[in-house]
Amino acid sequence: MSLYSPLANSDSAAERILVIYTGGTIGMQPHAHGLVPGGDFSTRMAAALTQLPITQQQALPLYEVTSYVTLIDSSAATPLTWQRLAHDINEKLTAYSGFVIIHGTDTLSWTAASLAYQLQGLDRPVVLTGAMQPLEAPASDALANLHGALMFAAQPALQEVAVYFAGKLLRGVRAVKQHSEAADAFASLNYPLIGERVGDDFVYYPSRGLGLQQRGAPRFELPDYRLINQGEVVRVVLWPGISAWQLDAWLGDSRVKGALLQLWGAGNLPDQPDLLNVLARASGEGKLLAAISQCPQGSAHFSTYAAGHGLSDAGVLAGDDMTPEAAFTKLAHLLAQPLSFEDQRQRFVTSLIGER
Ligand code: ASN
Repeated sequence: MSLYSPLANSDSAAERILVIYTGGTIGMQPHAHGLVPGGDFSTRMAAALTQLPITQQQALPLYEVTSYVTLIDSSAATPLTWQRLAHDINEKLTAYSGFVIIHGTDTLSWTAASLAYQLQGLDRPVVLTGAMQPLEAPASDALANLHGALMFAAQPALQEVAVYFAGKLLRGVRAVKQHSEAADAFASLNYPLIGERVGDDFVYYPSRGLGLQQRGAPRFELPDYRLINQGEVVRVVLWPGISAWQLDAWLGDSRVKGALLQLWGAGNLPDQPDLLNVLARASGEGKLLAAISQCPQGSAHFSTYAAGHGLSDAGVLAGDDMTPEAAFTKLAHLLAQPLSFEDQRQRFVTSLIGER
């Protein structure tokens, strides 16, 4: 771990930010087969920050950088990556006033959503960021994203897991990657920004944040969390012509404990009793089933159309306006805890951290 304080105006140990570098394009360097995660991020980040105007350098918080030994393209992240990050933050929670996680963009929103559940009750900022271009690339978005993430991680009023990207601060559990190339790659389509860069200022909107809402809420004890088994939760996105045997191939496997379905529009399934039978059987076996819409905006509920009516009877829970990331990681989160089936179902339909 290295300590760096570029003209920093604070020398209080209690106001340090921990930057956790996991990999991603932001730190990548050219290699024979294409870009790969590069090391020595601490030095490279420090060098990049010296390109900021002097007043902005002086306003930077004190920070330390720690790098994971195995750096990854985030396409290789798994639920165990999410769990390790939560564990590491939890262990160092009181030693730092805020955290920045440097992460690849491809699955950044999945990690953000999972961390938001795992760190429920958080009383300080955890800000994930990355970049569409490596730090050293010409006109890279990396420096601006690092700068903003550090500035928001230094704001004590922010008390949740957030994503900072391209001038926008998004609730972590509401963020989705919506562009594979543009610098403005992330959006929060069903919840407003919780902060943004305005000129040289990094403005947090407390009335939209969890800081005020969750004060005094019970904090989940991470040590009670069992290992999230990979493959326990599956995601099935409907397509026209889906058959019961295809759905059953996913849900019938005894290793599957939960499933996220992505339905049509406001929550519609084809009008085929055999599809509902597969769902009812899985739910009857104690599998946690939930559904959201395939539409990125709006919500899923099962009451509007006759085509969606049988879902509640089949035991499927409505995911309202949750993102796929939020709904999937919530299922994984609930299944990882020692809860009864009824408690899991009840908590799924309750907003735990502003995810719905
Ligand atoms: N493939 C990269 C990753 O997710 C994409 C990026 O970071 N922009 O690690």
